[in-house]
Amino acid sequence: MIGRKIIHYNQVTSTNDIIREWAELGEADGLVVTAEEQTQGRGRLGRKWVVPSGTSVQLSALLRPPLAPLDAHRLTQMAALALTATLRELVRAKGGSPPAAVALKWPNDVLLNGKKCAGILAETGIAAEWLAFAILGIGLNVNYSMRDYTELAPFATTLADELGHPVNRDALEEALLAELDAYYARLCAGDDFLTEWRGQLTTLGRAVRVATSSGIEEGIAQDVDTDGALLLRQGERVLRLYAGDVTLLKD
Ligand code: BT5
Repeated sequence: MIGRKIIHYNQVTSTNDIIREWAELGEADGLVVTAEEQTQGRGRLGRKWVVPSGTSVQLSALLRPPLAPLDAHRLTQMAALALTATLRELVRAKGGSPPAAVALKWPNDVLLNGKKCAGILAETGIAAEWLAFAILGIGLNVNYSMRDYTELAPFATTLADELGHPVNRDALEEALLAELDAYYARLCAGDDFLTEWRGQLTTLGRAVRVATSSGIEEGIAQDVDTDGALLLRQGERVLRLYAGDVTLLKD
């Protein structure tokens, strides 16, 4: 069960680092580590995840899912769906008018009114055929204003900014862990979330620019494949992209 044991820290380098140590010591599936502050919070490709201390939800879960390494993207999809379910319930109960729109952006962003309010970082320990363990890291911006972060503000936001009031972080974290646990039970039972995840992706069918490690690609975000790849149509050819940052181009 995700959250069967929760260890809370005031300050860590990264909650993903702490979970990795526990994983390597043989700790069982379901441990969760949370932190008020991360001194080296990170995103994909070594990028920084920056959040003021004591304001948000920053957690990592240790999972030992029955997945092959190539299926690890399903953990990111699972976390994305748990986040959107939690946020939709929050908006329903405490949202403003009009209600904030909750959506996903490939591959790992959760958007509130079109801006990123949460990110997911799944890291894995590979045995051979199966994952030895997975570390599912989630950062959700809660009680601060992105206005003070001029570089991030054009594309990032917080719950307080979009709802117009602070949110009880403990209750939010509890709700998120319950959703994660429910989705994880389904994943372990063999459920696939591709259709549900695809249905919440904002960019499909639209003209996008994707910054990848090998350059910039533009095209129509046609679909996502079963392996999590974004299928980008460029005229007659279709590129398969496994990582990158997507921005919407004017249609
Ligand atoms: C992510 O990476 O979005 C994954 C973020 C995962 C954070 C959690 S917190 C708990 C656990 N422990 C960790 O150390 N990490 C996980 P990526 O898609 O690569 O996005 C990173 C980019 O988002 C940065 O380069 C910034 O442009 C931007 N960014 C940084 N901090 C942000 C924030 N608080 N809100 C929105 N965007 C942010």
